[in-house]
Amino acid sequence: MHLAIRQFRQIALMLTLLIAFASSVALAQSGIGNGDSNWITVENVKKQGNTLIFSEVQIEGDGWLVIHPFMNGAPNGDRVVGRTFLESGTNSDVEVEIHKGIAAGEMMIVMLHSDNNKNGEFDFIFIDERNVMDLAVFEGATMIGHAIPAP
Ligand SMILES: [Cu+2]
Repeated sequence: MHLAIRQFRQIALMLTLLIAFASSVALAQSGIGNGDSNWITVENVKKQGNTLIFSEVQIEGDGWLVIHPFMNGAPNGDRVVGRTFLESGTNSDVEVEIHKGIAAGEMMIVMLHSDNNKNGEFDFIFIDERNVMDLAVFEGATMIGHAIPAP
């Protein structure tokens, strides 16, 4: 499991508790989002069959747009339900097929992974208890990703 997703899950839990006391807790504190050089546009995501289409994805260095599912209400970074190769730079109308299908409103994590070893293969192989070989993309403490509902 990615450290960041584990933290996100813990923070999500804490947020749930906090929301009981204050209704306006900033989700920006969750540690995931867009950066200055890496981002995923998550407005107006489109769906055609089992394929999601993101209007713009920017990544520094080749990598992957990856979809992780939510299971039992929490993000599960150990599972991958969709991925698409990205070339370094700006990628437009990026299509990701979700083989299992995805229902409207179903929550997911969409995030970036780097093709560190530049082999063009998606190396989702754990190298320790937190990280996979094709590391999650970070800018500072922000993991480039979003928790969003499927359109
Ligand atoms: Cu990931």
